[in-house]
Amino acid sequence: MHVGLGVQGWMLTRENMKFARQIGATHLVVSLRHFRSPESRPVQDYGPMGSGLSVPHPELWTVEALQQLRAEIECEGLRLEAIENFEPADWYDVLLDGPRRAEQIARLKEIVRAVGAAGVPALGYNFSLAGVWGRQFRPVGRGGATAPVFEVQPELPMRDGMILDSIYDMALFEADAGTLAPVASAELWRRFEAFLDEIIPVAEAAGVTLALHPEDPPVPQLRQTPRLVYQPEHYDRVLNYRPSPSNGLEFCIGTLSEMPGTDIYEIVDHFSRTGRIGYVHLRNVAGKVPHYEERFIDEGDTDMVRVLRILGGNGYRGVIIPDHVPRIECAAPWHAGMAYTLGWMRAALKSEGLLSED
Ligand SMILES: [Mn+2]
Repeated sequence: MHVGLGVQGWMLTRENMKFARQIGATHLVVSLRHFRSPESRPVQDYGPMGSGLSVPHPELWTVEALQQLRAEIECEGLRLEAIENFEPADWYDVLLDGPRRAEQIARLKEIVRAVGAAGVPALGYNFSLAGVWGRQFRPVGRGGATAPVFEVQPELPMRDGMILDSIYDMALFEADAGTLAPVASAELWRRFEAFLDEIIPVAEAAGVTLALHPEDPPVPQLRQTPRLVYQPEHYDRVLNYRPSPSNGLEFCIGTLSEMPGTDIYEIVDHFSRTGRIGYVHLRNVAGKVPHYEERFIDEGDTDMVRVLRILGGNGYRGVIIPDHVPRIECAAPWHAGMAYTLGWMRAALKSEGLLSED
C-alpha cells in the first residue's frame, strides 16, 4: 500500500509538498476548493463548523491547470492520486434537484473528462445535503488534545438553496429565504442514481474512479435532511447499482467505525474483497453514533494494525491517507498531526510487509 497525504488546495505550496515528501508520503490527494482563493470568506449561521461560501473556479479544473498541478507535484517527487470533492458551486442543483441541474451535470462531465485527461486516477466526492455538520470540538484526545465530538442534538433546519459540503467549504446559494422543503430518503437515492447514470459512463471513458465518501456523521438524518450512506449496506447498494470499476469508494475507516451496530473489521473485510475501494481515509474513533469522539490513530476503539492487515490480505494495494487528526498543541498543529499519523502508518505497514515506497 502507498501512504499519501490529503491537502487542501489553499495549502498546496511548494513548501508543503516538500513537507509531504519529507515525512514519507509518496502520493497526494488534493482538494481544489478554496485553492488560493482570497474571496472565500466566513459566513454566519452555519453552526459550529461553518466556514465559507463556495465560489466557482473554472480555471482550476481545466486539463491544462490539472496537468500543471500534477507536474508541480511530480517535481517534488510525489504523485497526484486523486482530486477530492467537487466545488459546491459547480453541483448544488444536482444535489438539490434544482433548475440548473442539467447545466451542472454537463459541468461535472467536463470536470471528470479533464481529471482523466490530466492523468489523475481518482475523484473523491460526497453526495450529501448537510455535509459534515454538528460536531463540537472538545479536549477528548490524549493529553487533552482537541478533537471533534458528535452527539445527536436538536437540529437547525437547512435553508433553502443550501448545501453544506465539508468542514472547510460550506455553501449557500441564491434564495436563502425560508427553509429547505423536506426531502424523502427515496428521493435522495433517486437523485444519486440519476447522477451515477450520467456520470459513470463518462468516468469509464475518462479512466477515472469516482470514489464516494460515506456520510460523516453517519446518521439517518441531519439538519432534517436524509443521509445516503450511513450503514454498510448502503455502500453495497451504491456498488451494486452500477457495477463498474469507475463507481468506487472513498473508504473512510473512521466514519465506517462510527456506524452503530457494526463491526469495523467485518466491514473492511467485506469491501476490500470487492476490489472497488478507490482510496482509504484512516482515522481512529472512540464510540459510535449516537455518541463518538475522534481520536489519535493509535488511541481509539479500532485496532488499526488489524485493519491494515485485512486490507492487505484482501489485495488492496492503493493509497491510504490520514483523515482528520486531533489538534496537537504547537506552532504547526496540522503539520504535527499529519507527521505523527503518517509516521505511525508507515511503521505499521512496514512491520506488516505492506508498505510500498514508490
Ligand atoms: Mn473521511
